Amino acid sequence: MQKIAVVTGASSGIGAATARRLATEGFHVVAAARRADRLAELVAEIGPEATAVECDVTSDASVARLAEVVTGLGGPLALLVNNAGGARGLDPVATGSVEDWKWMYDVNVLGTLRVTQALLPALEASGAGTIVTVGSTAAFTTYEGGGGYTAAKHAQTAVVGTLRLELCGKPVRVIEIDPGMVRTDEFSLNRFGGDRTKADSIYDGVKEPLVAEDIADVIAFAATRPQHVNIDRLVIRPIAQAAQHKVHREQ
Ligand code: 8X3
Repeated sequence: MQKIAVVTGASSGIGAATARRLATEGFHVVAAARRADRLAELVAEIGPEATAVECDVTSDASVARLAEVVTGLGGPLALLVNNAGGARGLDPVATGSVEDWKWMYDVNVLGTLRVTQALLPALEASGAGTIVTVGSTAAFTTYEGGGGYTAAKHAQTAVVGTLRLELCGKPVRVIEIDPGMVRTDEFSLNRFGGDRTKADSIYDGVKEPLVAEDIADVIAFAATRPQHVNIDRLVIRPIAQAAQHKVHREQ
């Protein structure tokens, strides 16, 4: 049986691009996300190298079911890509919605925790496991309106760093990929509650923001190094974004 890779948040954006890419790298890909219709399309496109699992990383039961499906496939679990996450709102701390902050903590931090806990035994049992977590440049910087998201991403990176320490001596690598400005169909749209104009304005004048495939490429690279090589953390931005607030925009 082929080596298995699990990708969460696989129904769109970085997750879908990563699922497609890992299938070309020889993995059997378990594409996990909430939206079954989108997953079905993705898996049909990838072919027999993929399995769809409807999974909400904010639900313990749903994540337990994901682990069951992975076990049922029978192959070694070589790779987990913790990609599910997202931002809601761009309100200042003074008026930010507690509900939005709770959701961001749940999906980004506890989602990573739930899926990692559920799949860690299988990753370890494979004898050569890798966990790649998709963080963000928001994991190490702050910006106005980003309090809830940057707090969650800072917390997520703390979990990843802790896990790397705790797994030292065990056969599981712990890798973090931190993208900056990536233009995907949904990240900014979700952040702005579906307001397309506001979402698009984030990328105004930016000639070439990163795209999902750029991040998938780096995830695939990191995950396919020889097993003794652990890329702790990679920061990836478009050339037009030298720092969070330093973005070159053409008129
Ligand atoms: C996405 C990057 O700048 O929107 O994780 O926080 S940013």
